[in-house]
Amino acid sequence: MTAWWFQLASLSLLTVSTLSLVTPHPGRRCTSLNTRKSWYALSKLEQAEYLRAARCLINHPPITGSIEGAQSVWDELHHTHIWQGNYIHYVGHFLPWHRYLVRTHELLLQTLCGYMGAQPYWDELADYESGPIDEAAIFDPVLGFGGDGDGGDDGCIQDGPFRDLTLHISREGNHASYCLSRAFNQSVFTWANRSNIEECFVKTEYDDAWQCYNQYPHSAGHAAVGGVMGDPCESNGDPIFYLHHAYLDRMWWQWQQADEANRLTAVGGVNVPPQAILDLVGLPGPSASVVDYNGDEGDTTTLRHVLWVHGITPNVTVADVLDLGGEVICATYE
Ligand SMILES: [Cu+2]
Repeated sequence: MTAWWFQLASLSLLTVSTLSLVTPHPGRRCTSLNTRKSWYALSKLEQAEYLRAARCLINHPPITGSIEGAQSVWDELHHTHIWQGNYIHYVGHFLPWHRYLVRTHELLLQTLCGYMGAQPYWDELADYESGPIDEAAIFDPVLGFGGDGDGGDDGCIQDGPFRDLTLHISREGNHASYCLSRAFNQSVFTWANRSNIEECFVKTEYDDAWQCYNQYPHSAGHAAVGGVMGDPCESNGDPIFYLHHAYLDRMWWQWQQADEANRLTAVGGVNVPPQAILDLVGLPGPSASVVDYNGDEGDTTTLRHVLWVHGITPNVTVADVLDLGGEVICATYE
């Protein structure tokens, strides 16, 4: 794992990816917003088309060429989240960084795989209120993401469009080979309940709000799906990750919009995770090269904090992603 952290030192040498041609300019307004809808608001045709495009990313060759062991652009996306797992969680830039990752994923679907729609989200509250997680239609084997793991040691999923997915990047290194696992857990799916969301929505300070959203609304989807999704670093190997994080991003956007004058550009929070929290999930602290690179002058996340996704899309700052309708994110939620 150590070698990964060293690679960050040579960030400035990364070649510009193919996506830079289509990536927007910070500060400008987006003229054609991506309307992000609940998975359940998509037609069957739209659902099938999204699943096709998601499979396309898994089979698409790498585009940065700079990640050892990556066999696909899916592996590259996986790597950027795993590699920074001890740096993009439990910090003030947790929500902005994941907003940019979801946007990067949406751009990849559109530019590499011809997807014409926007990134959908998983309405976890609706599913929680309507029945147990294993009955949620989003895990349908045909027009969904496939179902639960097999309950064995590996926990590999048994059906659906991603049952043959092999992941190559892990916490341990870049030459892994493992299946997409899940282990549904209804008792932690209760964290997705309405009162946990309302508790966060009434927070007035960003530093309180992000921690609140992180705790239950965010943890619910990860822990309830389990397996790959249950790992803080490897979770984005499961295609449902991007619908879960779009859902979380929508909550944050609703919070921002509830008091735009004060919240649109509100940031803060620590910019390096407390080691006590990292210890709980078995992660070392981020290397100095990451911390030095972050654009903040102190130990707090600021508007200048740099969001890096391994050059798949260009570096932007926290300020660039705060307005959902700006040219970087270019989205709206229904
Ligand atoms: Cu994450």
